[in-house]
Amino acid sequence: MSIKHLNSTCSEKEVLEALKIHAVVIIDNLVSKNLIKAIDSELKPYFEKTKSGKSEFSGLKTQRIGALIARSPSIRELAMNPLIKKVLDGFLGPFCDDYQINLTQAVSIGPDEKPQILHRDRGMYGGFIPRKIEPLLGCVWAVSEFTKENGATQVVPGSHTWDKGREPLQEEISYAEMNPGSVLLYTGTVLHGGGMNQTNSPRLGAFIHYSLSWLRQQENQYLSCPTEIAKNLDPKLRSLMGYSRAGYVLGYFSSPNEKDNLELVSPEELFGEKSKYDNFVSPKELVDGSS
Ligand SMILES: O=C(O)CCC(=O)C(=O)O
Ligand SMILES: [Fe+2]
Repeated sequence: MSIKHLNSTCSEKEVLEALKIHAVVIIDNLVSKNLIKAIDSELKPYFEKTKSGKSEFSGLKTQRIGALIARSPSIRELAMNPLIKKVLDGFLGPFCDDYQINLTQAVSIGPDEKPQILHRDRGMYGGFIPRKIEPLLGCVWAVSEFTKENGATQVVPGSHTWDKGREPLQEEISYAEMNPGSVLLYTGTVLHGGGMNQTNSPRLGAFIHYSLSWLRQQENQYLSCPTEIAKNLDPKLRSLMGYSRAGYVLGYFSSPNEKDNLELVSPEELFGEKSKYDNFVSPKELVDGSS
């Protein structure tokens, strides 16, 4: 089955509908080629210093770099894309008060790389999250062209409803072929994996994953983008990275400089802002968090 493509003027409703049915969708040319060129050049110095992976899963011919919010100013625009934000509101919103950036990673699949094993990203939570809860949404922004030959992400549309043990037939695997500036959205529950690269040039994608804010982040954003850098970011982006309270108590901090401070201190205060939860007087969710 092929992957559904939408154009850049589509509505979040169309994207959500496609995700519900197929668990994958491509939005063509959502950002400009100039933005992608800027990202490519901002990432280049890091790739020059990065070795390939050490395992078959991470890819023996594949280079990966993280901390993209800190390293690439232009990636920040991708992370905050307004259409993607609306899709996240509809997709992750039903399961949480807030969602967050889970991981940022640029993946360069080099020549002669083998196909990555198909997997579900929600597997990182060890099977503890019931299937009725969607914990993740992944966005893969094409920085290079993505073709079947150069390692376009393999996906199995519709596999989010399959039993855990069902393996896809070859004809059930599709390839996320797209232009630079297009984005593949895929849920944490769909089978996918990096593709095989049979060409002479690398396939480069910028991955930004989002997750429910009551889950531990895959890439620790506070260490990957420490406060010295975070203080100069757009407050909305900073909040999306987890420098914020999510719900009444999640993510508060205690300043090591003040003794016996038992009040909730919102990370927002570090940057002179208010938390949207500061006015909560009677936190219902603390009284009964059952569902
Ligand atoms: O590089 C890709 O296309 C997919 C990578 C992936 O799914 C992963 O590393 O978990
Ligand atoms: Fe994956």
